[in-house]
Amino acid sequence: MKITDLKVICTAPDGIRLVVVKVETDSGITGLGCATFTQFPLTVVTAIDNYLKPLILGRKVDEINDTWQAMYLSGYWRNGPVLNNAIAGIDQALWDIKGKVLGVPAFQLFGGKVRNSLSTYVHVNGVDAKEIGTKIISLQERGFKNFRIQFAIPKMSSYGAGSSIPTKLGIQPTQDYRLSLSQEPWEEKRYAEYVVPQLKDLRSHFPKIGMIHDLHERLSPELALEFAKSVEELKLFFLEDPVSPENMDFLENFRGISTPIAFGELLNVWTDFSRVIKERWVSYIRCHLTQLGGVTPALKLAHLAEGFGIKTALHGPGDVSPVGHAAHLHLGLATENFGIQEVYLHGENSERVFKGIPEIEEGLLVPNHRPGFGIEIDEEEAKKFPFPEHPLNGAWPEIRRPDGSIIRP
Ligand code: GCO
Ligand code: MG
Repeated sequence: MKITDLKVICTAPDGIRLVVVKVETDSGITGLGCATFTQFPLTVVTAIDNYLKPLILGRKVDEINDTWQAMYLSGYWRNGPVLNNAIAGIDQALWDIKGKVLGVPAFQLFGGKVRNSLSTYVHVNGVDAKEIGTKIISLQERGFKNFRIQFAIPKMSSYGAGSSIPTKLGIQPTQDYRLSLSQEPWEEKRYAEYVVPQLKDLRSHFPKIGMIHDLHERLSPELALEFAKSVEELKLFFLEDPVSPENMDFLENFRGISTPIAFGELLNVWTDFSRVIKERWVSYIRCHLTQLGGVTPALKLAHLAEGFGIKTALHGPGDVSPVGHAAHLHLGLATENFGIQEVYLHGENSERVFKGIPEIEEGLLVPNHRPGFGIEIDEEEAKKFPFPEHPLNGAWPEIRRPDGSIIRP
C-alpha cells in the first residue's frame, strides 16, 4: 500500500489555530495526524507541502520508522518546532492508517492497553481562590478530580488567565490572554506573593483535589525554587516548568523538595529529555507530542522514562487538535508509566468538525475502540472556521517587565 497524497487542513473551530494532516493511500484508506504549531501554523503548511510531501509520496505506508527518519534527516538541520510539527502530522497519520488496515485501535499497535481509561486534569482560572473555588465545584460535579490552577492578577499579564467558555463538559478557559497585543507588565515577585497565599486558601477549602500550578518558566530560577519550597505543604500533584529549557541544569537545586516537578513541553527532541530523566530531576515529563515529531518519538521517550520511574503527563492544551488529543489517549492507555493527561474541553464547533473526539466520563478519558485513533475530520465543516485575523498571525506578543525588558511568555 502506497502513499498517494497528503492534505494539510487548517481550521480554528474554537478560535485556536489548528493544523491537521490527512494522508491518502492507493487503497482508499486515509489517516489523520496533528501538526499544530499554533504560533506559526502557516510555516508548517509550507514545510509539508513544499518539502515533506515530495519526499514521501509513493512510499509504503507501513514503513513508519523509516519514513520518520527520512523526514527527520531531510533538512540536514533538524529539531525545530516547524519541521517537527510537520513530521508529527504525517507520522501520526501513518500509525492511524496501520490501525485501520489491521482493524485495531492504535493502542493495540503500541503493545495493547495496560489500563481502561486515563485520569485527567482540567484548567481553571480566576482572580482569586473564591472565584476559582466556584469553578472547581462545578467541574467536580462533572467528575473531575484534578485541576490546573492559574490566577488573573490585577494589572499584570498572567499566564493562563483569560476568559472562559461553557462546554458540554464544563467551563473551559480560552487562550485569548495569549494573543492580546496590550499585555500588562510582568512582576515576578508580586506574582509569587499573590499566588502562594491564594493556593494555600484553595487547599484549605479543597483538601483532597489534585492541584497543579504552571509557573510557565516565568520566574527566575532562584524565585521558582523559593516558590516550590513555599508550596511544599500543599502537596501539589505537580509544579510545572519552574525553569526554562535554557536553565534546565538548575533543576538540580530542586532535588529533595517534596513538590513533584513536571517539565518539558518546550523541549524539541526526545533525547533532550535524557539528561532530565537520567538525573531524575522531574517526576513527570510533559512532552508536546507534535513538538517532538509525533507518536514514534513519543513512544521511545515514554519507554526511556519508564526505566527511571518517571511518569508521563503529555502536554494537552487547546492548541493541540482533537486528533492530537486522541493520540494522547492511545499512548496513555498503552504506556505503563502513564501519570496524568491534561485535557481541553472542546466547544460545539469542534464537535462539528471532528467526529470521535475522545470522550470524558466522570473525569476519565475513555477510548471508543474504533480502528486507528478513532477520529475523523469533516473537511467541509473545517472550512467554515478559518484562522481568525491577528496582527501577528497567532504568534505570542511580547510581555515586558516594568523596566521594559521582555520575559519568556
Ligand atoms: C500548558 C501550556 C500551554 C502553553 C500553550 C502555548 O501547560 O498547557 O503551558 O498552555 O502555554 O500551549 O501555546
Ligand atoms: Mg505548561
